Amino acid sequence: MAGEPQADCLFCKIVSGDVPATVVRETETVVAFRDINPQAPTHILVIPRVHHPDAASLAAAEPGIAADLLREAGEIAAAEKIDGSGYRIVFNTGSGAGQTVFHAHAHLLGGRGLQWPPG
Ligand code: IU
Repeated sequence: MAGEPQADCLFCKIVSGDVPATVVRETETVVAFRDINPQAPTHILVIPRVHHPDAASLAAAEPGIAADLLREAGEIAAAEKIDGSGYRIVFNTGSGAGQTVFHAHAHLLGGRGLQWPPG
């Protein structure tokens, strides 16, 4: 069922604590942890506790949690002190765009210059 934990989902296992992660923030609705393959000095993944395959599906099903996720990303950016120089929030959606984990997640990237357009 939409939103329920999926047995084969890596990020559901991080939410449950079955897979370790370097968690930087947890709320009732979201968990944030450092990406294991960082693409910037600060690279944090912010994910909902509930399972939805991508950001748009999450927003359609649970808009309040999608808003929580964005607000927490901004608060983490401030806590990481990357808000002054600028940061990027990325939702890769679909394998053609580089999505490899099909549990909605925001990449929070900062701490270096960020090019536009992205690759
Ligand atoms: P993507 O947008 O689905 O490609 O992002 C998935 C991210 O999850 C990617 O940046 C990986 O480095 C990251 N990741 C992780 O942080 N911990 C893990 O155990 C695995 C992937 I597997």
